[in-house]
Amino acid sequence: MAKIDEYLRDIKTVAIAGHVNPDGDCIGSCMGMYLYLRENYPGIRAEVYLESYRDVFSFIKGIKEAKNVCEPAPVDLLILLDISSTSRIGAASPLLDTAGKTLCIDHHITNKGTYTWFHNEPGVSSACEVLYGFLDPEKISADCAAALYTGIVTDTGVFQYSSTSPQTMRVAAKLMEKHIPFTEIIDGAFFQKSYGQNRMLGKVLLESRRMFGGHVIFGSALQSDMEAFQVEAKDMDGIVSELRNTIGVEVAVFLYELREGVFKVSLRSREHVDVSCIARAFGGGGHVRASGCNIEGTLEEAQEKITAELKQYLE
Ligand SMILES: [Mn+2]
Repeated sequence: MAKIDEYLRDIKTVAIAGHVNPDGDCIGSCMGMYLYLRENYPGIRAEVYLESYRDVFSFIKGIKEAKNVCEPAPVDLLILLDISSTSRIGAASPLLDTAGKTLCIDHHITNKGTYTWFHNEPGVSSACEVLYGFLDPEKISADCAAALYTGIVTDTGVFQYSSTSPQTMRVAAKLMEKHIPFTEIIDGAFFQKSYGQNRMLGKVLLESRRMFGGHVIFGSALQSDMEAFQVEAKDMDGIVSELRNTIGVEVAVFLYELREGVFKVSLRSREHVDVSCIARAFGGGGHVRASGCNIEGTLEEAQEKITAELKQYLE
């Protein structure tokens, strides 16, 4: 019996939700869970919530059925995936209070929420890898496998980041055995960028600044830049990793303007600095090597706040 069966006993209605500004792992885990329920549990009515996502994920089966406006009716079980914090659930947030039970499956060290059942494995590559452990491999279809593989590939930077383990590779191998189009998934979900995204990246790299003797690199984008290159928040993924690729850099910081006076800050580190501590100082969260938060103020003010916080960890 798959572990998920224990949580589905006497359950008739399920809502599945991830986090705001969904990335590949959020989308992959939510859609993987949704497809798994839809294909194997005809007695359960499942709904999935996803906020606006990049078109590159539209190959995932059933993704058009995802909602971004909350249904008022309470559900028996709310399944939360990859959320990192209850403050990041987005449209499905009201269900947190009304759902009969909550099951949270995550891999974020900063997730301190209260749920009926909480399975958090901070060392594991992706929510998709954690979720895989709850499913019966025999019942995973090719469509479900493609969704889960998407999350593993995007959250590991195509099996590159230090969170990639032998178990990650074993799970990926099991998913490949379902005959998924893995080259197209890797290319489409990770490498391919729109012309606007590449130009935005080019501007950020060109104008980046190094501090702390080259150990820290800052990049930024204003709303006016994003408008000029026709990119949105969901298109900004990956820029911070490119900044981190600079030789000598331990911490990369990328700030972009979400709306006037509010900056989204993405933090990445290479080896030593726990950037989740820095994100947490501003109410954000994430992983040791990859975290994020929002900071209010002008770009200069936001940079100063981050610099002051970073100083403690670098000195
Ligand atoms: Mn994740």
